[in-house]
Amino acid sequence: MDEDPVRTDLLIDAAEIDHLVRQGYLLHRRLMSPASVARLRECVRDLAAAEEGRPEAEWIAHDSIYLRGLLDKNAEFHELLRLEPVLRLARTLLGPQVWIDLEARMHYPGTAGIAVPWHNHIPVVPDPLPVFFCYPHQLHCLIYLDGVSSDEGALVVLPGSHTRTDLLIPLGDHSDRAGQVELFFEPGDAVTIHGSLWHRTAPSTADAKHRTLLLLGYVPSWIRKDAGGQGVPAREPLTAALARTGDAELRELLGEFHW
Ligand SMILES: O=C(O)CCC(=O)C(=O)O
Ligand SMILES: [Fe+2]
Repeated sequence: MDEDPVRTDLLIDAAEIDHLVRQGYLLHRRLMSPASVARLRECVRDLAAAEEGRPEAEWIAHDSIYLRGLLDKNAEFHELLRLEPVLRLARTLLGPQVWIDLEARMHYPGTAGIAVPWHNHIPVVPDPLPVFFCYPHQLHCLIYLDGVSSDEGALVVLPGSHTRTDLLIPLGDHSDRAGQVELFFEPGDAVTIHGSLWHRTAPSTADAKHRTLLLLGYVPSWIRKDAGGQGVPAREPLTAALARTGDAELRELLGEFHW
């Protein structure tokens, strides 16, 4: 049997952890260096250009594109597997064992009215809760590779809504809600949200520039990644090769798990 994994000391501010636990989100200003932001932004733009127009692509011309399976599509994204302090934060709250998924969303410039309605990322919590229901905790770090001003449209979150099992906002709803908080970003800023936090984006204006972000998902290792998943598949999944040569920690981050 393998040795138990050893985790290093956790040096995350208790007030920040408390904010994430209670409010369901935590801002990380200047998380990524300008050089990393520029490199990753170019990788997302290249991938978008390669997938636009493909039949399986989640793409609306002049509006937006959603890109999945990024870790399998370009090795430049692999630096995000060990992104701190977010990895430690995820291990503190979910883990210690987590695996990581990476997706991206891009809104094209110059179109008014692009907006994502209210949603949460794991809408699978029933009301009433079954006695042995296993709460699907996940943390999703949204890393902004372009600036977000009122032209591109704020990220709007509903603090505390990640624990509201009674709250069900109908699909397509864009309306203002009491207590909502608008968040704006510089390139390289990020926000970690609980996957059950309700959020939306405010509509773009015709002056909007590109609005590009990465969605770095942290999932407890015992939750498998086999379910669902659409979009354009990778021609040659790079993570299979990475797992063959990687150490135990890296393989764990790529989805390997033993009871
Ligand atoms: O564009 C954003 O700021 C958030 C996007 C979002 O919520 C999503 O893609 O699930
Ligand atoms: Fe979202």
